[in-house]
Amino acid sequence: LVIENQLRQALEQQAFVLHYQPQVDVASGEIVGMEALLRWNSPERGLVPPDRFIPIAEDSGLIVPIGEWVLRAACAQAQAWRTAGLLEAPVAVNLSARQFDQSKLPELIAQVLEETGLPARLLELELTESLVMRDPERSSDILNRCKALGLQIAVDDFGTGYSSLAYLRRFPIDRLKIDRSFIKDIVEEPDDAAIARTVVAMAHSLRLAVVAEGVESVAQLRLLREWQCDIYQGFLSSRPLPGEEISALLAGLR
Ligand code: G
Ligand code: G
Ligand code: MN
Ligand code: NA
Repeated sequence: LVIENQLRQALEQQAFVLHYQPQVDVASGEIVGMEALLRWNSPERGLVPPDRFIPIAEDSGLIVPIGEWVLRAACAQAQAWRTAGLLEAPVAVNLSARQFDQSKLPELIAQVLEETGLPARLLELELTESLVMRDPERSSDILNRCKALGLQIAVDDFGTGYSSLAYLRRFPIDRLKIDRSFIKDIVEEPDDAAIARTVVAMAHSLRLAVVAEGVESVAQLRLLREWQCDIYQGFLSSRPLPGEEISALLAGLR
């Protein structure tokens, strides 16, 4: 309850911040997207990572207004990078189950895109596999309405839930993100390599782009390149950084 009240205050006092992690084209090394990752800048606790407060925000329903803030802030940042000529690539926003359950989600997204001026193609929604599989019919309906706006949809943490890729394909999905736990040991463990390589091939046969998460070494990247994985994200390219630091990084690349 203490944390819940602090979260409520944080929302009023604008104490949330977004960090961004670049998504990099495996073949060209070009930055082709940014994932927005929420942090809470707490006076008492310092910079708090999302896994420490999102579950509480979920339970209390506070994730709905917090998630709305995230969507607005991420779209505004992407539009700022775009108008500054720094980046023309999608920003990816994580959606929680509670947000996804809001029947007005597509309307909210349309409104935020209009307010910020960000073209819909430069917004990507990340939903976890378990979230979309919970109520497939309903998910399909909401995702179709979101997709109709022209945005991109990614399935996050792929491999950690219980769904088949073939089933997931019934949804209007553009990308699959292979969970970090499956990428971690691809260099040392042949079985892990076989799984990741197979997921990439299967996703491609279903015309989905693949993002590998948690890439930390050149050896991992070399394998991903060999398997023709499309995009990677991870400490190898950059940790998640505050928007201003990403701006500086992008300006340095120009
Ligand atoms: O950045 P970090 O590794 O600490 O993120 C941990 C988890 O928190 C990630 O799995 C991510 O999906 C989730 N997360 C990060 N930002 C957000 C957000 O804005 N909304 C929701 N619902 N989850 C987020
Ligand atoms: O949404 P998702 O659960 O995928 O969030 C990604 C999380 O993973 C972020 O919290 C981010 O800080 C973390 N992360 C990103 N890149 C790496 C990496 O290369 N290694 C590890 N261990 N964690 C990472
Ligand atoms: Mn994510
Ligand atoms: Na993930």
